[in-house]
Amino acid sequence: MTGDVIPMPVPSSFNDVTQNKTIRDYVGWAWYETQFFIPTSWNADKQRIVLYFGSAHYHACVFLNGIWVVNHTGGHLPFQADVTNNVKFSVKNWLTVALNNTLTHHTIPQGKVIYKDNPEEYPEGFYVQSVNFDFFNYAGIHRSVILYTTPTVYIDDIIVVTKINGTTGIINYTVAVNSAQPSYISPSCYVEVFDMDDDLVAQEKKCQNVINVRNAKFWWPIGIHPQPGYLYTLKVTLLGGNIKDVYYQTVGIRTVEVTDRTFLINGKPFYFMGFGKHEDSNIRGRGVDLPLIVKDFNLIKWIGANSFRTSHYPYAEEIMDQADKQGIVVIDESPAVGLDAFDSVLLTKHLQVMTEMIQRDKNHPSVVMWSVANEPKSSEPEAKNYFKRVVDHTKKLDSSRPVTAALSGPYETDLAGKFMDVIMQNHYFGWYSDPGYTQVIYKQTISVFTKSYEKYKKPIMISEYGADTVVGLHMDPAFIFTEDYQTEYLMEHHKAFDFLRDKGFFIGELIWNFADFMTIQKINRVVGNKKGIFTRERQPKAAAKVLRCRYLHLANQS
Ligand code: GCB
Repeated sequence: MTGDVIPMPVPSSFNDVTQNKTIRDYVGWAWYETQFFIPTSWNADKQRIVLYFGSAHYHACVFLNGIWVVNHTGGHLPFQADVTNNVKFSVKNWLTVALNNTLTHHTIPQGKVIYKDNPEEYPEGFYVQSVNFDFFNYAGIHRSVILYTTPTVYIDDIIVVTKINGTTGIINYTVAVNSAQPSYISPSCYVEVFDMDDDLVAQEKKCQNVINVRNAKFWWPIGIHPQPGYLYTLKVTLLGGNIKDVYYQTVGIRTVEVTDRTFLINGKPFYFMGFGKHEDSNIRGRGVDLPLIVKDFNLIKWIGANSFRTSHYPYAEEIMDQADKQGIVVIDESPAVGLDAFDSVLLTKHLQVMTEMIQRDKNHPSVVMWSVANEPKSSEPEAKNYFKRVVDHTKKLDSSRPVTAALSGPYETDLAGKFMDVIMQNHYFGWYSDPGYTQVIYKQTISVFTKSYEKYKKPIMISEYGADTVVGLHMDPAFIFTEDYQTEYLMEHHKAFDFLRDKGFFIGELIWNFADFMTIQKINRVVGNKKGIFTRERQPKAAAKVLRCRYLHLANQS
């Protein structure tokens, strides 16, 4: 270890844990180092040893005992390296990670480094990182780092797709087997399905097959079934010679379909009620925070919501697991937020990020749609071919889920929506346009969604609407930034949503945002974005009660 070092927790963002402004606003390479021991039994058993990172933002280079082992680009998805030949037994191992959080027009999301080469006006070498989004560009090793072992012939992946036929649940599975040995006996698979009481309900042989579960309990979203989030466990055993590997994969049996007007889960129309969120909290930044995850799910249930969008990047696996278990529906969004220039280099990165996201999240029953982007400049001529390629790629990897994107430009000139199965739109009537005039909301919302539906002829939903609200600030008649304004703003929207719901093509409302969150420093953000229904500390604003009445009332009707 060389140079100055400071203690730095993992998982966490590095930005807010010190008293140092340079660290908070840091752009460039940061180095992490730690040491660990490995039990000698891992060597005696001839295990394959893997080093796994849940996520590290943004470019990561990993070294073990001074030898490079893996690079990864992109902040919100896992990566790993087989380190069997790099680890040492009985002595210390040194793990070193170099991280760079710089965003450019060829990263996803995009950003720009602006050098202010003007010695008369700026200190020498002054530069700033500008980004195409408002949330703070937190950086660090954000999720857990794990060392695990597998046998040398091992289960590499399991793909599960479910269907329903009457009361029978159909599980199509494929087990991918890999080998760290040059040649091995072709193994066979034995697959058992256990219900939530741990009773064996079905079994099959072969590494690729179809299992029928009779009188199955389906995975239902919360609010429309007394037992939401029902999960079976698929126990996959790999056998052959002295090979033995076992993996337990949870499975929710459910289907997702879209027509030109509706979104169906298990054949029943589903109306999205919920939020856009962020992974964001005090001190930890974007670092995974287990108590916060549990609290957020408790708040989601308290308010009666049934869904959220992982705006604007894939969330921690712990969050996805909770969504599965609690029957909360997820629109899984890629980190492609605010794309404004499209070329083949960016496209390659975007396809790669979709591959990694689908690879990680494909077996989550809670994930019902892939959102390929948020607010791209989709009227640019290059956007047409670009989004066709992104959607084709996504569907090739997973044909079982619809694809969407959160659009915000004028629908008249948008070139991306035609490739989507579902249209999401972000609108801020009465906030970014006509601030203070809640009376415009009803007409404008109805008008834009009706005309958009006429254009696309696809189910459509609002993926963002919201008003910045400083908790505790009141003024009546309502004035912007007060709790009274946020409340009135929501109620005007809800009237319009009810009108649109009656038309049959409007399939959901996701408010912006679940909670207040930290932003970059901007003159229209007073220490963060305050559009939360909850504060950053997860206390309800007045609007939370309005939303709770609405969601519980709508859930009672379904
Ligand atoms: C948007 C963005 C979201 C912002 C929000 C706002 O359209 O999608 O990331 O935070 O507006 O509050 O400005």
